Amino acid sequence: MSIEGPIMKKRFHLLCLVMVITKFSSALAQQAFPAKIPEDKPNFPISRAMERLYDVWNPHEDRGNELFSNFKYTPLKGFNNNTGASRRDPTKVIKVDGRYHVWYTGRFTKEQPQGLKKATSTKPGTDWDLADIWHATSLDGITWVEDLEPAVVRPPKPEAGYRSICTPGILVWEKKYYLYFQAYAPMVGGQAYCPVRVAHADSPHGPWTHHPKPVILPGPDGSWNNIKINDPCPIVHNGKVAIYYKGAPIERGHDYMIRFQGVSFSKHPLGPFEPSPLNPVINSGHETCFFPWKQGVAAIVALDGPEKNTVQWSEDGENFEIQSLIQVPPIAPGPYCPDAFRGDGDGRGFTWGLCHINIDGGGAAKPSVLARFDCDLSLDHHSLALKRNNLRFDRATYLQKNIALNHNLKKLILKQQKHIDRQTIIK
Ligand code: AAL
Repeated sequence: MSIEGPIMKKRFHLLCLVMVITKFSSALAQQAFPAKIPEDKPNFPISRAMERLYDVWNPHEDRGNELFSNFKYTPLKGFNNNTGASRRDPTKVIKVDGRYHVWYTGRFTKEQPQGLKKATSTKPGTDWDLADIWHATSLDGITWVEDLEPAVVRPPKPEAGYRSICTPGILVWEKKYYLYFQAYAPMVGGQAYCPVRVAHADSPHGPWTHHPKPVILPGPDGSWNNIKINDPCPIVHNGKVAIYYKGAPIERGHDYMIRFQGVSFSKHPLGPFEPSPLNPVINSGHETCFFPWKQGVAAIVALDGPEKNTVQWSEDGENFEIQSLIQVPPIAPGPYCPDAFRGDGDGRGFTWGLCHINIDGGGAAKPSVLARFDCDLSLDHHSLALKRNNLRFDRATYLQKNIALNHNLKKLILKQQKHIDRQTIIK
């Protein structure tokens, strides 16, 4: 037998192997990530960031995300803002008989807030001190007509809320209207006791009747919300009234929680309300904004905590996940969300609402004003203009109070810089 046969066979195998390797490596080399977005996650190696684009987000980024939006602001007409009056923390906007309605904290004191130490029975300690719940209506959501008197007035001493009632949330349930609000007594402020009370009416124009007892009380000693239940935000979910709120403990300091958000459920607007055993259900945020979204509940989370400036969603209303990262979100948003109380498991979102503006925040020494925001957090409306990235701001924005480096911090930083900044390493 000639030896040429096996040699030829070996050469043939070698050739095949080389061809396979060449083909495989050129296939690898060809897999530059395509410009045209692959709808499905590619099956060639991709980075973790690109994996996340498919696993966490969606390949069309923010413009393909129904729970992403920019927010555009418009001043409101009809409110007299020159008197030092303060209007803040609007409820959701509702529409009844062709008119939009909103309720909010109204403070019409002669003097501006002086801080808690200087507060008297007529001098407010904070922006939401000595306040009542006011009501206004509008035909277009921009020009508003405020009632001449508050919708709900402070209850008499010594009831909860005799010092101030504020930060309302509206619920419509079986053709009746319920306003939930913070009830401060004997004082407002960081460590003041604050349960939630409710008033009810047969019409959005009132008259409103105080329910005698608070409906949501702060939690037990040592718990995350043992002193305050703030920003009650009712929706209807799974046939129940769900009231979301911000809670805070009386204890302060590095080792203590600052503020989280929780929820309590009831079969009836006047209670009894049962807190979720999973509370708190949101680890960030400040003023609450929850709304039905598809079969679950979504939230705008702003201002505080590691998950600030996000929109989150939860199928069961208790286990939330981040859905988008947002910029310049509205403060204390009260969206016009017509299905907030329908409870049919088909939340469609919203396109506008009211919020408040106050540069002072926490101890608020200045009056707040209401404003309108427009957005696209709606399943029925699509606005590419509101899904744009790359928002940029002018010089005045960067150099305004709270954003520009202030004088004292600048002095300190320049002093520390001498010790912190080492010489550039040159090899
Ligand atoms: C608001 C809310 C609560 C706080 C204060 C008034 O925006 O978070 O209501 O207590 O600030």
